[in-house]
Amino acid sequence: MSVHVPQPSQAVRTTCPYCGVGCGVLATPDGEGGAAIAGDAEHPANFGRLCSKGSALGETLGLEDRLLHPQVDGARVSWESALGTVAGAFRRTAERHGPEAIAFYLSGQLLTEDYYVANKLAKGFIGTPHVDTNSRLCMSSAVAAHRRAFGSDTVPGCYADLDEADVIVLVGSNTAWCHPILFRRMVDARVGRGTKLVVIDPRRTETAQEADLFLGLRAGSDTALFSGLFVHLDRAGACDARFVTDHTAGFDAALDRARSIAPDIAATAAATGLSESDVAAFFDLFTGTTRVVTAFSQGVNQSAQGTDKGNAIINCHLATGRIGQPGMGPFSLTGQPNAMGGREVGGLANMLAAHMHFSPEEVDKVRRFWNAPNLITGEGMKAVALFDAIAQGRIKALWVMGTNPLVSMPRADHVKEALKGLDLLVVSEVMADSDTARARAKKTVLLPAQGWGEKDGTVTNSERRITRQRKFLKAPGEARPDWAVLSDVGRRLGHGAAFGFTSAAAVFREHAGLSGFENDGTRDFDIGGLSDISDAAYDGTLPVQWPIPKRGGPKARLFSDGRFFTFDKRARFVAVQAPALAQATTAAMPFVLNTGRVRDHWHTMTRTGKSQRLSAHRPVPFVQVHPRDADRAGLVAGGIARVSTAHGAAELEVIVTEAVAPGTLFMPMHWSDANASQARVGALVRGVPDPLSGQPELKATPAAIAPVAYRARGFLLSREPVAGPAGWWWARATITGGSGLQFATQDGSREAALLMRGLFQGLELAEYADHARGRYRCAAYDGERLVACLAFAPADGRPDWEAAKALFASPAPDAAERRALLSGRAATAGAGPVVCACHGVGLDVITATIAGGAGSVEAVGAACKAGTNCGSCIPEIRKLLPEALARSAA
Ligand SMILES: Nc1nc2c(c(=O)[nH]1)N[C@H]1C(S)=C(S)[C@@H](COP(=O)(O)OP(=O)(O)OC[C@H]3O[C@@H](n4cnc5c(=O)[nH]c(N)nc54)[C@H](O)[C@@H]3O)O[C@H]1N2
Ligand SMILES: Nc1nc2c(c(=O)[nH]1)N[C@H]1C(S)=C(S)[C@@H](COP(=O)(O)OP(=O)(O)OC[C@H]3O[C@@H](n4cnc5c(=O)[nH]c(N)nc54)[C@H](O)[C@@H]3O)O[C@H]1N2
Ligand code: SF4
Ligand SMILES: [Mo]
Repeated sequence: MSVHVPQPSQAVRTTCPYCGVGCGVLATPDGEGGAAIAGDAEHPANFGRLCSKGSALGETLGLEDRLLHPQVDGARVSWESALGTVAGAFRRTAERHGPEAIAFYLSGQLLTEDYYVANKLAKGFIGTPHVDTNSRLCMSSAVAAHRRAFGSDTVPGCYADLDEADVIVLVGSNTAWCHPILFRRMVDARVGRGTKLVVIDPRRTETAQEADLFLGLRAGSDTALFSGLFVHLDRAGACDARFVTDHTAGFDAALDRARSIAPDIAATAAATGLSESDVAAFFDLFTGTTRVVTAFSQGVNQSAQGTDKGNAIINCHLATGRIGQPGMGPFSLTGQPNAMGGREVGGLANMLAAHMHFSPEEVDKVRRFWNAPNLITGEGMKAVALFDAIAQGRIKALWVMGTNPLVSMPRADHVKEALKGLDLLVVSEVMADSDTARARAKKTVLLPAQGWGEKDGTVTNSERRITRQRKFLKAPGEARPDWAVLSDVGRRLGHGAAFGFTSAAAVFREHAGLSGFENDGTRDFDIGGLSDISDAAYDGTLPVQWPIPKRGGPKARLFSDGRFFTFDKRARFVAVQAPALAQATTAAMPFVLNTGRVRDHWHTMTRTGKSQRLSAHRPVPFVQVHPRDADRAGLVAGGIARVSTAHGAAELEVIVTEAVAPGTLFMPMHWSDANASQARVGALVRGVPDPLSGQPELKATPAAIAPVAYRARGFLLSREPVAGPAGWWWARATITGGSGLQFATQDGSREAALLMRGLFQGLELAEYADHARGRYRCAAYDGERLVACLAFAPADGRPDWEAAKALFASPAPDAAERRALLSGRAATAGAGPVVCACHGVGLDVITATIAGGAGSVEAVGAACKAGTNCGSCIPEIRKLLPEALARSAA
């Protein structure tokens, strides 16, 4: 293991731990546990750029709420004792119930080395097939679609294809927010070569606002759109007959099926809810352009028809031969930083290892390579089935690593209940307060993991590029790398020879060796050329794109020779099913609930939630509602609504917007029980699995919405986080200098005054109260130092917190500022809610800049820097332009 910790001021090349773009980062440790963060100009994914999340990584390195020591049932224990408990319980479980009563639930955020050892331990040595991962919720339909079409789980293209395409079609992808640096590359292509952007999404996202053509199709109707396109390509003579004849199979049957689904433009329009002219415009653009990339993500994958959606897209690329050549191809945008690495090691329940599955030859190969006594011979349960099996008591011991299923799994309340019945729950985490780390089973072991910057390993991004994550900080407390902990358990179970790893590099070499083992070009994933990489080379050489076989160099694009990984080397067209939502809406549940992401938060917020910059953009959990539906349901912008489904409920702030279609709702996935009273999206979502991939439908659950009439609204800013008062609606966000709680309550202002006196006993309280009108403001001081401040008002006059947040940023306000805190009026003009997270530029500053004459995105950037770093706020700035101009003209 590398024990070298760099000196302050020495920049370390590493990789961003968030999305699958896989940007290179330069981290310069400050010697005090923090680091300065910059983009790595030499990294071929980002060439020096970082998005708001990447730029703010330095704000997430603090040790607050870190899990620093092993625990058993809430009590601190030694590693020796914790791992003794785990190994002992695994052994007993296997003896009593068989190894199949043990399960692992892993994550696309683990490093390849962690993932490899987990997979080897479970599938080869413990002998349980029940190893699945959060990638089931993320990529598994793309995997299944690739395998059906190509015979292998291969992403054919590379990022340069986005620079070189003439049309980029984004299907179910809010790229501007979720893959921001790739989106910058797309926008550059648009400016540089006139690339046209098409966005296909039922929601008018920020990405859609930048599109040349936006197709706001009906949720779930993608297979009809791409079936219609297939038919149109054939009719227009745009299919590549030679490619189809020489390199594919199944064209006629797939085309027949497509004709039965969407025989012409009118039928396509009817099936998708789009206008005929929009459908025709899309079909003409696709038909008339050779260099087309169709990039897709969760609007495709997270669907009960996700695999068919993927194949409907791939069919169109195979029909035109637009694959494996520069500037063209289907492109699955991976979400997590190591979604690809997880697939490479075989972390999914329906894979064995190194892109091998369960043919007798493959099982034999892996058994011999690992010298594995208990190698499994068939697939295990996929995530949704796995948690059902836990609820039924069929799984007795579960190890969760690098994921927070109590928030992110569908039917999350059911998952929460299920875990209670386990004999043993092991959670490997970096944070002590994640919802899953706070879950309790009959016995619960918490294992502290080293996090980003504290450990070494590799990740693979969306374009198959393997990059190093490097250590640049001292590991805190007793945290250890996950691969080392897993190896330790392997040794304790008596498999010392197989788990003698002493460094991440040693694990990587074995993983590379397995990928090349008896491969001879039969499997796409081959990095055998790295199987004897030295420690020094492992530290130095990457990033590099696979394949990297022993003979022959890396390839940017696969399939350029028209040869695929099926037995006859031909790609397959797939006859897909007509579109259908897994669950129909009803009179009681009349809305389709769509879920997804916001720009500045990462998943369940355990890391981005620590950054005040990232918490400013969307500080409270919300639901987006169309104005028509808001009117009918009596919902007002900024009010609280209860969204409920057959599985659970949440209370969220209402955003009224035409971005969502009538009859649909959108809610983000980020809030957990750790940071909001009731806003876990997973509790609401049904998650009907796709029959082929097992990936659950997360974008279309029948739901109802109604206003909740709270009596009062307000906020409480404090230096240390304050627990949300019982019975109140609340959401917590990190702010400069402390923590901010926004709340709604049935309590009155007198109760609020009592609350403040209880919370800040012994401090000087400056108060303004008008209890007759239900108004109350209070600031707590410790000498000169402002410790907390609260604003409380009737619900229809919700106090805005921007001015108070600005004042709270300075520890000791002057007299005017003290008065302003109590009056609720800003001492000076505030900045307003943050729009540009990178430079911390607020809405008011941007509108003032525009009113002052800045008439374009570029001019706004030149005047106040907004939008000049990662650019992911440019769609929002653009939206302000005409409105602000109109206002200033009036
Ligand atoms: N800021 C941020 N970025 C992230 C992440 C994050 O948490 N925060 N997470 C990363 C991860 S793991 C992932 S998987 C990616 C996800 O990246 P994306 O897939 O871009 O993100 P989502 O918001 O989940 O969903 C994308 C879109 O699918 C649309 N959609 C819903 N139903 C349909 C449908 O039937 N058809 C079509 N065509 N579209 C539909 C939604 O309206 C939504 O706008 O983001 C990665 N990047
Ligand atoms: N409704 C709905 N649900 C969804 C989605 C959606 O769009 N809608 N998206 C789905 C998708 S695509 C995804 S990828 C999932 C993501 O969902 P999760 O994987 O559950 O979300 P994260 O918050 O990323 O969880 C990662 C956890 O690992 C911890 N961690 C960080 N680094 C390490 C490490 O090095 N070692 C260990 N052991 N732990 C670490 C973090 O603190 C965090 O608690 O959510 C899925 N769920
Ligand atoms: S786009 Fe942003 S979140 Fe994704 S890898 Fe790059 S910096 Fe990180
Ligand atoms: Mo994901």
